Amino acid sequence: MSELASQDLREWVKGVEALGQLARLRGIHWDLEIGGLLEVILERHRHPPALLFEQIPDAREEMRILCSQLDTIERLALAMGAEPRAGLRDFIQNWRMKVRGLRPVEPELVQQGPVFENCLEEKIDFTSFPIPRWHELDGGRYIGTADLVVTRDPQEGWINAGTYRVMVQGPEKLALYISPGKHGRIHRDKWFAQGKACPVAMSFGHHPLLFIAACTDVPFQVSEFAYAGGILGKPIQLVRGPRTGLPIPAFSEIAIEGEMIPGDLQPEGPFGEWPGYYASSQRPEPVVRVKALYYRRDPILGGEPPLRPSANQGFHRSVLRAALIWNALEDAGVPDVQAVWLHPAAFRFFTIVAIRQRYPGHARQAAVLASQCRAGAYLGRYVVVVDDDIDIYNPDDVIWALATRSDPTESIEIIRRAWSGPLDPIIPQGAKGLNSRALIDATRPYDWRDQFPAVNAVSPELKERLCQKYRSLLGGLLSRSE
Ligand SMILES: Cc1cc2nc3c(=O)[nH]c(=O)nc-3n(C[C@H](O)[C@H](O)[C@H](O)COP(=O)(O)O)c2cc1C
Ligand SMILES: [Mn+2]
Repeated sequence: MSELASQDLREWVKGVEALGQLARLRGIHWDLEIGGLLEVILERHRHPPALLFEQIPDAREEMRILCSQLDTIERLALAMGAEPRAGLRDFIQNWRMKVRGLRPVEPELVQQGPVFENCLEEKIDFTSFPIPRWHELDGGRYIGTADLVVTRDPQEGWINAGTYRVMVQGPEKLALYISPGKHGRIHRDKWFAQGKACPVAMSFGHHPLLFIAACTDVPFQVSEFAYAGGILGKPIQLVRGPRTGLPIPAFSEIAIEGEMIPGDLQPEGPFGEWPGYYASSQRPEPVVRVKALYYRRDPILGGEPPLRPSANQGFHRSVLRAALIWNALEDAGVPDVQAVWLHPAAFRFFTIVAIRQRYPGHARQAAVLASQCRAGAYLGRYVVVVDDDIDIYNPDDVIWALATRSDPTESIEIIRRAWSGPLDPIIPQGAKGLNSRALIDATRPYDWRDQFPAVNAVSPELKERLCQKYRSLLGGLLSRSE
């Protein structure tokens, strides 16, 4: 893995520009136009550029919004300090090795940071910023979609930084949605159980490495800042928020400090979520009373709203989770896992595992564990296990294996009453919590795999020979079109 140069989002944006992967869009309105165009652009580009929205009308001009940060392997690599030319399988392989042995590096508290270029304790007004209404049925404008929500455990003292969605509730008020079981939720519940207000700091724009750490499964009691420091190989620089004492990234583009008071609730949502629905509807949630706002000159707000799922968005989430599930399978002793993938169009709902079958029951074992390990258990639906001749990043190949190598009565297991949550669209409102899983063994049946009909496809050798022989004659016809 190559070294990461800087903790400053702006340095990373320069790197993206140097890759030729940055598009600047001017004059586009925060109200539905940024969100709508984002979806249109992403659905039309297999490898979309990062989008920097500038000069957004009807708002304070200086704020910019950066979308689609990590939707190509090159940008993800640039954020992680990884080698981009490895190809997707090797990229995930390298990443899982890196996080497996990761030693957290404690952050460094510094006295000053660009985040304090502007400090506001009065006359805070979020509605004056170009904070987008992303989707048409959203219940409000969402400032937090690629954010860090920083909390402290009131008993144990450790710091968590998770990505949870944040809605503008009023000029000085925000609303926060944290799913049950998430670390920030546990922290907040502990403060409230003591009858105390829960202090909170948030960053809404920062180096994407921090975003990656904040939305990945970092273990309980490990700070995402220390985890990101482990990846970076040096401490993340943080400043101390004067109002709460909570740490804030020194290079944060825009940050707040505030508190949530027990019983102080206001409606949050609905918000178009990653499954592609408004499943969690609108509920009362704790309000964040904002005490201070900090921002750099011309701050860049990170915008990663979940859109209706497609192959071209959410690439980074699939990479991160595939690596964790692959590690969990290996740690549980499943041999010869060749690859793991969650297709971005279905993400957690559709996990694919490729194995080289070694013994009877190997495929079932991989399926059960992929569906129930920590990284794979929440909000899953289907796990499909395929042989290692299947290209699991290619949905055509996966559907073919599913259709031809599985026999429903023999190949499908159902797990009932598994761990789901409020965002699951198949569960009626009020009953959210439990769903079922189908584990589909789409490998050639182990006991007669050697007699399974041969595949009707050009062999790699013949393919290679034909391409070599006719390259000059057929030219472009033999190269792939996207
Ligand atoms: C763009 C994006 C938005 C997210 N929004 C939420 C959210 O609103 N609520 C939530 O509970 N988790 C949300 N998540 C998932 C959490 O960030 C993720 O589970 C993370 O690991 C939580 O951190 P924690 O383990 O410290 O709780 C989001 C993830 C991403 C990538
Ligand atoms: Mn955490």
